[in-house]
Amino acid sequence: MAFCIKCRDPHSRARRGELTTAHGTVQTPVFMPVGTQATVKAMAPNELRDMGAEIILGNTYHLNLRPGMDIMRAAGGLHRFMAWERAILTDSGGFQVFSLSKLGKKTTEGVHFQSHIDGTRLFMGPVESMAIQRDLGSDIAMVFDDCTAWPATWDEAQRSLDLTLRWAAICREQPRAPGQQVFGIVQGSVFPDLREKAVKALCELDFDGIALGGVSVGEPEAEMVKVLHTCAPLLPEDKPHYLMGVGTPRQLIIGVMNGIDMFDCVLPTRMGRNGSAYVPTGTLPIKAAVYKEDFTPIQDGCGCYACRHFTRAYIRHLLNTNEILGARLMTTHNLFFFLDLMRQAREHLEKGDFQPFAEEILRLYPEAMG
Ligand code: PRF
Ligand code: ZN
Repeated sequence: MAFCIKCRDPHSRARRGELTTAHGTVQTPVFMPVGTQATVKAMAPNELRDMGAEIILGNTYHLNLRPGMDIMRAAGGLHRFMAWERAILTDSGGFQVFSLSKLGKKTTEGVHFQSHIDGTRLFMGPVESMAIQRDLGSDIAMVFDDCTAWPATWDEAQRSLDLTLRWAAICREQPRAPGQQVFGIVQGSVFPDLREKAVKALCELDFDGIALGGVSVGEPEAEMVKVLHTCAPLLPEDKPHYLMGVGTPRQLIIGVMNGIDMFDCVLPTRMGRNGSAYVPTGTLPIKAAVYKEDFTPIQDGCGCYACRHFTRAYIRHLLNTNEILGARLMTTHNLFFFLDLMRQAREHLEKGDFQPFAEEILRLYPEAMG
């Protein structure tokens, strides 16, 4: 089995697992740094490795546009191209076509769209997406889905879900890279009956893992939690569960409590570059004048490279002078923070005291704060 569960929390659906891939084992629950353009912005692979990242995200939509698949194939795949030796999960492009491109026509075969870079007319469907992901050589490929916008009517969500399920069945049968796993994606917007139908249909297709998509698309957090409550009891116990594009530290913990094993989000990298540092009490705006003469680290006791060597005053100066190192140190700290949150979750699951740990995180991060 590629996925095995080491222990469970008796008070919630949280589990501590191990996911085996063609590029190493991933300890779950896990946070996956986002590396859209064949780079986790501002970080070199050795830095990601040193902070404990075991799996990162890559993107079918972006890499297909630039540098293009001729170059990706000539490079020998994404791992070699970017010199990352650990696991990679690639998103299918379904979400990015929806959020980035100028949408043309959606058909039962796929989506006609215009590149967000130069307007080139392109087409992507389940067959194209899986062929790209095979050539990228990712360890985990995602099915090509139709991410339903929020808000959507039940009819819209149903039509969109039918397309997603139809495409999932096609993706399931496409050629794969050696050892490549394929995960299905649950859509259905905020409608419990559609979410249930989606989980059941995907279970029958017997994917290597199952993802919840179509959340964190602008809906209130309470709606996302409802979707989790609807889907969590129906997800196959023995397969990894992935919550796509989520989220804040609070949402990660809510996810883990609902049996989610994998997360990805641009928050730590993007917020870091913008000057927001994650700490156990929320986020600190490091550029603010209050840190001008603050010669303490971003977070006392943090084990990241930035906190072991530099002060808030120094990083504030780098950010305010637009020095590249500022963005690099902020990204280092924030990614370490997210990876460490999941490391702590795993340790508490092993020790048997996950419940009080989770409650403390939810107390420290009320919804309004992110
Ligand atoms: N589908 C895909 N990728 C995604 C999403 C989705 O619904 C989301 C939604 N939060 C993020 N990334 N394919
Ligand atoms: Zn730090």
